[in-house]
Amino acid sequence: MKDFLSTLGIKSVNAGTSTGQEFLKDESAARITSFTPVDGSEIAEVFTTTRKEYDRVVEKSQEAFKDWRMMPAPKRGEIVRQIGLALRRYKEPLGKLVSYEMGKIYQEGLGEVQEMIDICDFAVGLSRQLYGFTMHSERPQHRMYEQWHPLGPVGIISAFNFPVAVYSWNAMIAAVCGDTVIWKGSEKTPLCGVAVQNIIAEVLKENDLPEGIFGLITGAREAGEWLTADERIPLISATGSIRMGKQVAQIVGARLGKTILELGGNNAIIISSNADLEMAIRAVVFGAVGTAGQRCTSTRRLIIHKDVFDQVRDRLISIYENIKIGNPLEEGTLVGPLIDDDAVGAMQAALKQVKEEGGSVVCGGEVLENMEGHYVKPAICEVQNHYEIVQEETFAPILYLIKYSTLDEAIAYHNGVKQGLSSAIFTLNMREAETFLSHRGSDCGIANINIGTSGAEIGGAFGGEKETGGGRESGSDSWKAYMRRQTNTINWGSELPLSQGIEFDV
Ligand code: UN1
Repeated sequence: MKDFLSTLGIKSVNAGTSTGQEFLKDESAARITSFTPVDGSEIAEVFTTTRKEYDRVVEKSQEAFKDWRMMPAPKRGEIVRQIGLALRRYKEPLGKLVSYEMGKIYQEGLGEVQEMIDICDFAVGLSRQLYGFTMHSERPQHRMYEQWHPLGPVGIISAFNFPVAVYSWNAMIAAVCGDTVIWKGSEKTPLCGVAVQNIIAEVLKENDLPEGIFGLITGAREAGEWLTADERIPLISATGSIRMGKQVAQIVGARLGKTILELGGNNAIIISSNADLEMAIRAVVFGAVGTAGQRCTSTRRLIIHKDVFDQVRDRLISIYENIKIGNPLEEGTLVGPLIDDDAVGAMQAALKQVKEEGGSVVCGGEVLENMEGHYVKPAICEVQNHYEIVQEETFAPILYLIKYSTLDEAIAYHNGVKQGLSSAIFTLNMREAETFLSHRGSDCGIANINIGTSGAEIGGAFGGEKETGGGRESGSDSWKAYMRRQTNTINWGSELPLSQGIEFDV
């Protein structure tokens, strides 16, 4: 067992179910084997959660909620502060595990743990700022205000590409809000779930907290379906594909539960003829090949002004040809492997379709057969925006180049897809920049000027419009989705005046 695995408490066979400090493992349950995409070898196994164990996790979560919600929010913040400290201590091994199990380069693995630390800090501050408004009542000697109450156990379904950070965006905010959480991570990265749970369990033990505040379940689709269909779970926050999100929305909607959906993106950068091209190109390369194109914020489309199109394309090709692809844990590597063979297959199928629809692959796209693991060369294609394949999100490093003449045309291409997560324009022209941010500009949840589409900070609300699902997680006032709002009107006078001046004498 590698050092960082044992430091994180990973064994060759692990329990995949936890009520917080206690880990449950039904030896008769199916196991998931976690393979590293680095070389395809087996890392360890994790027991999936049985229905019986699932029910126990939910019951514990409901029970714990009764106490947790009554603990003052700043005291809950103190627990989250300690989780943030523990994450600082485990930053390197956890960053390594993220890199080893998911395949992103070590620097990005560390970045992911840093996002967890940042959101803990944010949540600690927030624990003293769960503000509601006060309003002026139209009635004399009346006071009106609103307060925010916790919801109950929150279900968090996260994806393989951010196996730890996205969980913490939800869990740490939900926790200071007074909710308990039940996490179902991706079956492709189950060890990240076990490792994070081990770190949190230490803090829970040190503080002598009851079971049930932070629960973990492991499994494939079925476990996610239990959560979404479960009336005991008032809120489901799900990150993943649009197809998955549509199912979650229907199931949770049918029981009138709440959802936060963070689904696919088809993010574009517009490069104007007024751009600082060197800066733009650096941002494009990070956005398109970073995490091997497997971020929901990855740059997929590049909408380039005709006057600079050839220059940008040629510069990108020369960078792509020299980019270091390989073991994500080795220093200097910029592109690690894709998560699995299916992802390699999906990339190949997309490139084939590009050609069938009339486009061309101008660089890369090859599968690196001589390397163990799932390595590919990032690809650049020349296409038209309306191609069916360009309209889809392919979770791989494919960058589509599209030429434009006027800004209106560029914005029409930009918004001419079903997804609406992240977006950017590179320009030094103020009118172009402001147009992009105006009501007739980008229709995405995130819109940047002279910054790429990926790498958002935790302090902003994260999420997108249209088929991206409309949910917001992480910073700003996203916390409100984890609470229920209550309007309170208090009559401190000796009369009972009715609102709207209605007379009703009895
Ligand atoms: C995701 O890909 O699901 O903005 C999240 C970013 C990261 C988060 C991505 N902070 O790229």
